[in-house]
Amino acid sequence: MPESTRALGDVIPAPAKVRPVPAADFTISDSTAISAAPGAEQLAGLLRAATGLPLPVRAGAAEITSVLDETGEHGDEGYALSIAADGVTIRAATPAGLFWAAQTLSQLVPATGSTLPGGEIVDRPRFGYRGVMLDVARHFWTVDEVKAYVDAIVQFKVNYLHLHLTDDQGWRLEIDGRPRLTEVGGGAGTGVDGAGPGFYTRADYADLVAYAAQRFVTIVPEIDMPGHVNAAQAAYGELTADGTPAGPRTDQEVGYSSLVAGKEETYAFVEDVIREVAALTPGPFLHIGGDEAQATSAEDYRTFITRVLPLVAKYGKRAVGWHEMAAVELPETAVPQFWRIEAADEGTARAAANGSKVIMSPADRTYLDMKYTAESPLGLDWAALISVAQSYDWDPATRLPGVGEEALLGVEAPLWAETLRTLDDVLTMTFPRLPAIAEIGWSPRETHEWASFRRRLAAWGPRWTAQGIAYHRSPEIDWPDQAGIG
Ligand code: NGO
Repeated sequence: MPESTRALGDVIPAPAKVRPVPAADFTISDSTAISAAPGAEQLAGLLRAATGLPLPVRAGAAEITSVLDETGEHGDEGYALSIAADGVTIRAATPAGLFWAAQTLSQLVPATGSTLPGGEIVDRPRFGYRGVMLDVARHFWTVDEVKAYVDAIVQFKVNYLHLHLTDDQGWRLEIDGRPRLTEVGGGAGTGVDGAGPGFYTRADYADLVAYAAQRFVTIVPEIDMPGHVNAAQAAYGELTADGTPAGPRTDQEVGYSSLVAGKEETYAFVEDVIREVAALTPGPFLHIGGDEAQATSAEDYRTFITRVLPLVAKYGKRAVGWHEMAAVELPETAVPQFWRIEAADEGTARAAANGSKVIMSPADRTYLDMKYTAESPLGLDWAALISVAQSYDWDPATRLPGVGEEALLGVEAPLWAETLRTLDDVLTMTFPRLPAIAEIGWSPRETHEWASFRRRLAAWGPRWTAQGIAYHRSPEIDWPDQAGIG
């Protein structure tokens, strides 16, 4: 039987505080209106989709109201949501807080009917950074595909989308003055197996940034260097050691390409790219990669990173880098992103001790490209097989010695695209594991409970189906439409 009223806490990520008042249910009806206030149209859109009701937005009295109260104590992204017999009120200090409240409210609409459970939710995130990374280099995803992805992830209050824009197999962002990067690196035959050609023009990228920003998602662009640069070296011979352009590569090998730390052309190139990317990116972060530079000597690596970090600062951005970057002494503003599976990492711990904030992406928990089970048709398995329980069962604040709660900027789930070919592939690897990572990023540790998460996750099966979002029907979850049939 599909439920006709949800419990007030039936939300992912779990809200910080939930106080049900069972006598105070509110039923959205044909005559319910939403008050014209910041975010009202987005709220109306979500509730119309969930209920099928008209929900006009109007000035003056209405049953559903939002209040932007900048003196309120909700922080940058928090909110209070009150559902009573005569209506619903949302309060937040920022438009982002109102938007996350709207996501919560739309999750409280039941599968059948439109009665919302009475009571109050007071909510705010554990971490300010809750990210997903999409690899657009190994396979290019169109602007419309990325927009659809943004719509799918914001439902879980994810607020950063890291785009892995460049790698050995492709270069996906147009750079003024360096046209061959995308002519060669984004043309036909690029991507793994040559199956993922394409690139974003400056206008495409600006469009994506704006679309995400309207949904309170900040884009973090990544230009991976000094390794993972074969596509750039195929475009410009000056970037190789002997000045000869590299041949294109579409295989999955890593660790063979490197910018040349001892050549001035390298830094002229890097500065051109960083200047452009920074100018196109309103968000505070610019990711410089730094992973798997096996073809760069340790000394050259340090020389390179030490020259590039100030360039990122020069163009007004904070550098993020895969944690290998912490081989050099980092400025406090730089953010190492831990991605390995080892139990400890000296460089990341040293950076944290020096005041850097860390993003946690341990590959054996957060990598959305890992197979769910050995039988999964998509994905890799070098780090682990990652079930839904495995992606939920960890705490970023105890993952690395020397990197506790205070040292964390947040968590991110990277999705690498070597084996992915369609948007459904992307979504199937993302759901239902991203909600686990999103809950770890948003919800207070006290709320963390697998049995509860598993039950709340089940309700997403029919919702994703209705939204046309592909997901992996993991047998760990009692999907209601599955239980109901046969
Ligand atoms: C590694 C590697 C990527 C691969 C990915 C596959 C990092 C940071 N570098 O993660 O190039 O695509 O694994 O899981």
